[in-house]
Amino acid sequence: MHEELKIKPGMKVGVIGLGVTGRAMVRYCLGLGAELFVSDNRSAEQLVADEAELLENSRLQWEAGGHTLEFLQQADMVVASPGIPQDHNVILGLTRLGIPVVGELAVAAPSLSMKVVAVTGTNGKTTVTALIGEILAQAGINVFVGGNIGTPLVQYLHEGGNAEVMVLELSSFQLLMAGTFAPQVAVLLNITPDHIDRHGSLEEYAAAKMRVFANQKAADTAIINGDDPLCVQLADKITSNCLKFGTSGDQKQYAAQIKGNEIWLSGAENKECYDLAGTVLANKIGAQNAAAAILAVKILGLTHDQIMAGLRSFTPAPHRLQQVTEHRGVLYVDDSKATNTGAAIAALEQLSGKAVLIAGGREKGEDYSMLKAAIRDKAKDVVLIGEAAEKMKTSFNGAVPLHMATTMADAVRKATQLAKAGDTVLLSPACASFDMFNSYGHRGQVFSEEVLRLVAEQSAEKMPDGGENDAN
Ligand code: UMA
Repeated sequence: MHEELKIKPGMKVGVIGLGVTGRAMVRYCLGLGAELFVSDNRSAEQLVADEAELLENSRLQWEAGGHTLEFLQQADMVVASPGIPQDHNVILGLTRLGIPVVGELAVAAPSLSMKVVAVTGTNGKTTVTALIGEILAQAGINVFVGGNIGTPLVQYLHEGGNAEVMVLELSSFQLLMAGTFAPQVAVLLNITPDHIDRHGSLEEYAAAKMRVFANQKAADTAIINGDDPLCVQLADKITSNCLKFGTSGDQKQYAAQIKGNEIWLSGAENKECYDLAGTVLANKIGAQNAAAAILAVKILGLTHDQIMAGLRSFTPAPHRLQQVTEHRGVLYVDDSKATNTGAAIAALEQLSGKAVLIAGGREKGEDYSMLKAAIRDKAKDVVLIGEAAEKMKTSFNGAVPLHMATTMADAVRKATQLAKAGDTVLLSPACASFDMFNSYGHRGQVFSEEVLRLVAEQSAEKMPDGGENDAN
C-alpha cells in the first residue's frame, strides 16, 4: 500500500482539471482535511462562473487559464484528471521535481476495503459494468457501479458508501496513473484502435488497458475475450488466474463458451447453461457481454438462478444500438456511443439487412480504412458528417456511394431519402462527438429528435389516395 498517497489532514493536494473527476476529488480531499491547489485551463471568469461554490472554500487555492509548475509545485502530490495527457509539460515538470502525479484510482486504492470488479476494453464496457451491477443488485448485494460510466469512485467514498462490491468501468486514461489499484476481478472485453491521438499507438493504448491486471495477485481473476486476437496475444503477461470467454475453437480453452444465445460454463463441475433467449442480450454482442459478466459474478459466488434473474431484468443504457422508431419499413437505430471504428464495425456486423450509415465527427487518430470492408458488406450508402467527413470520404472511396451532410438534420433527411423498406438508418459515427455536440449522449438525442421530427412530418403528409398515414 502506498501510504504516502493516502490523503491526510493538512496534506497539500494539487488537482489538474476541475471536471467530473476533479470536482469529486476536491470534495473528497477537503473532507479528509487536505489543502487544495486546483488548476484548470478555463478562463478565470468561466471557472468562477462554473465552480463558484467550490472555489470559495478557504482551504482551496486555484489558478485558471492553464497549468503552471510554479503553482502546482506547492503540492505534496498532484492528482491529474483522466483527460489530461500524461506528457503534459506540467506533469513532466512535477515528476522531475519528485512530486508524485497520480490518477483517481491511485488515490482511492488504499481506501478500498470492499471487493472490486474492474471492467475495461474498447467497446461494451459500460454495458458489462451495468450488467454486472444489475446481476449483483438483483441478488440483494449492496453494490456501487461507477468510474468512467459516470460517478467517480472518490465521490462514492466521500459520501461514505459502504458497498460490499464495487463495479468500476475503467478507461485507458484512468488506468494510466492507477498506482497500486488491484481489483479482485478484472475484465478485458476487447482491444481495437481508439484514443490513438492520446496514446500515440495501438501498442501504447493496449498497454494502458493491460494495466488493469498489473497489480493483481495470483488468487485474483482476470477475464479476457478469447476471440480477440490482441487480448489473447497479451494474455501471457497476466499473472492472476486467467479465464477466457469466446465462441470459436476448442471448448476446453474457454471458461465460458458462447453457442449462439447460450453461454456454457465449461469450468463448472456440473456444466451450467445460461439461455439468453427472451433477454435484451440475445444477439452476438449481447452474448459476449453476458459471457464476461456471468464469469465475473460466478467468481463472486452467485448461483445460476441469481444470475439468470439479473440477466432477465437488465436493460441497456441509451445510445447503444438503441431502436428509435420504425417508419415505412425503415428501422432507425441510435448507436451514438460508437465513438471508434471497432464499435461501428460491430454495429454493422450485427445487422441482418442493409444500413444507410451515418458516420463522422471528431477524429481520434484512427485509420478509417478498417471500416471499409464492413461498409462494403453491410451498408448501401454512407452519409458523412463533422470534421472527419473528408478523411472518411477518402478512406471509404469505392466501397458504396458516399454523401456529405452539414448537420444532423441534413444527415437524417438524406439517409431517409436513401433508405428503402427493410433497411436500417444507423447512426454509428466511429468518432467522438465534440465537433458538433456536447457529448455522444447529446448527439444521439439530436439524432432521435430529428428522426422523430421527420417521421411526424412525413406522417402528417396526406397520402396520395387520401388514406391513413403509415407511421408506426
Ligand atoms: N481540463 C484542463 N486541462 C486540460 C484538459 C481539460 O484543465 O488539458 C479541464 C477542463 O476544463 C474540465 C476538466 O479538465 O474542467 C475535464 O476533465 P476530464 O477531461 O478529465 O473529464 P472529467 O469531467 O473528469 O470526466 C472523466 C471522464 N472523461 C475523460 O476521460 C475524458 C469521463 O468519461 C468519466 O465519466 C468521468 O471522468 C468520471 O469518471 C467520459 C469519456 O468520454 C464519459 N471517457 C472516455 C471514453 O469513454 O472513451 C475515456
